[in-house]
Amino acid sequence: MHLFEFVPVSQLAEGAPRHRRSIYRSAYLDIRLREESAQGSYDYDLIVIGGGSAGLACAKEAVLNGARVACLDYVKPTPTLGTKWGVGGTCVNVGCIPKKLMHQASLLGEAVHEAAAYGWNVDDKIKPDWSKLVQSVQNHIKSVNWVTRVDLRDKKVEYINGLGSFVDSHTLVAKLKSGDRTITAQTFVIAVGGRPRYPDIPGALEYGITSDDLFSLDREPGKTLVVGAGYIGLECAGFLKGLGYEPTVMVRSIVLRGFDQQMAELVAASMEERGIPFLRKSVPLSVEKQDDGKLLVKWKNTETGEEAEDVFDTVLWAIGRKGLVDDLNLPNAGVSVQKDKIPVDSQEATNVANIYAVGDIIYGKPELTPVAILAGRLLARRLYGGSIQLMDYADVATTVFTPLEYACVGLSEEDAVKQYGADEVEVFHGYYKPTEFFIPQKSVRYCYLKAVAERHGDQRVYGLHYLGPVAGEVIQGFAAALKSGLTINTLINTVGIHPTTAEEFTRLTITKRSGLDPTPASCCS
Ligand code: FAD
Ligand code: NA7
Repeated sequence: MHLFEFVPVSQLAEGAPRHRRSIYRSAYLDIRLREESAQGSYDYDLIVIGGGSAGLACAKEAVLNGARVACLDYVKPTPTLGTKWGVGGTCVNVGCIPKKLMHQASLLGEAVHEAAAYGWNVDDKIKPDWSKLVQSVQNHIKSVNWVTRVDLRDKKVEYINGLGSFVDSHTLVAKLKSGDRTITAQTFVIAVGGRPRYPDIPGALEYGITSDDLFSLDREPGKTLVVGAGYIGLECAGFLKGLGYEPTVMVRSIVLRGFDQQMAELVAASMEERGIPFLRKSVPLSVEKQDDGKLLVKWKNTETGEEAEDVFDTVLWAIGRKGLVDDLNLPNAGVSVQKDKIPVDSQEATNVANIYAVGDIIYGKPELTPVAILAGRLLARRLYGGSIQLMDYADVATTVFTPLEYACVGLSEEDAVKQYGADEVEVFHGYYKPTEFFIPQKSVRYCYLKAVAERHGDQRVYGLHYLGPVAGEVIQGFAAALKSGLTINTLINTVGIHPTTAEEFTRLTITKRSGLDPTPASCCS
């Protein structure tokens, strides 16, 4: 063990076989960190800034591996309504969880109407109660906040409800209700996530809300303009429609940038079919509050230059998220920033030796909870558990919880073509008819799936895309198969579970290149 104490890490790693170097580095780092903290030169071994998915996972894992850890979390109120929330970060309070609950509420409304076709005696006048829904969602969130605090106490993570700001690379000021507290640590992990952006137009901050306000809104949203056609904009518009409100989606350029564009357009078409209008190629110009309390929105078509206006009850900005770098005083610690995010290397290390970053705050990686959790946990294991395992950001599956859900894993068709060339990519595709759609005569028009694969050789699957019911549940298992090197041969020789929609992946025989009709004649042939 002493070998590691006296040999500089650069020399130690040099000359060693390539695959051993990082093991030596990790072991050396582990011993060095433990020695410095044993000497008691810092208040903590590790301070994690941000108590969301990434920060909590990292802090708890670091304690499990013997580190003394503090975790700071602080939420600034929203500009329009002053909404704030407890520990746990975006996912629990204003992200995945309330979103999924509201999505579920909207699916239940749909199911109740379908139930009549299945023979249930259902009252036609059934309608949702927004304030009851918000109350139920908020009760659940409060219970998760409570469990999170208890868990941190049990796991011996010191939770500090304060806004962290660097003094230097080993010193932080935590701004607490009771005043400032200066604390030091050997190592810092920045896991501050992001918050929704607001457009720079008159009335945006005063009258528009974001997803940070929506899940606790104390009035019905009513007729809502959703500005932004990304993941969050489409999901919010989807559940608002399902709950009986009137959302309109304003699209600046394309729908679901970064996703497979054929699938993205099918998602949009399936929403339009349900009565959600899309204002294409449009950007907002201003929001004014009228005497009757309603919001007058003016916008411009970016192609024709034409201006238009309409009146809404709610304007929801869903134009992307900004990394929370400003309050951190990163120049004091010397940490570099790129477009409101922090660039890191494969070890999640920033440009400053003892400062790391994980989760939504890092530059160029998927903004998803399971990514944040796994990356945070793996980082703690590398720092304190002697592990060398890196986070693998490739082939992360995700779901867009629109009324007809879209889930995918791996490459989009256009990315596969860009990477391998059109002649080397084969796309297997098909429309399908979910059995449960028949009796209520639900539209099957957009139930579609495709496998993007290698054209020659083993026909390795590069990407899977599915639009239909319970999409996340369908794709999760296929994601493990894809990561394990799934081929078209394995896929079509897997016996399906009948009658499910997931089995449609095992029935993919028609290629786009063949030009054959991908519409099925029946459900069971
Ligand atoms: P966060 O969870 O944002 O946590 C960061 C915490 O740090 C916050 O509490 C913040 O207030 C705090 N903080 C910031 N600055 C400081 C400071 N200086 N000092 C102290 N504390 C600070 N992902 C999915 O996987 N599936 C989904 O279905 C999904 N749906 C979503 C729906 C919505 C509406 C939104 C907004 C996001 C959704 N996401 C979803 C994304 C997911 O929520 C994020 O990827 C995840 O929360 C990122 O975790 P994080 O720990 O990096 O950041
Ligand atoms: P996204 O996915 O970045 O989408 C933002 C959308 O807003 C996108 O359609 C943008 O259009 C549009 N946009 C951006 N700026 C403007 C302005 N100024 N005016 C009008 N429209 C605009 O962000 P989300 O918030 O949906 O999701 C972020 C992540 O959170 C997501 O990856 C999930 O993992 C959770 P563009 O395509 O840029 O023209």
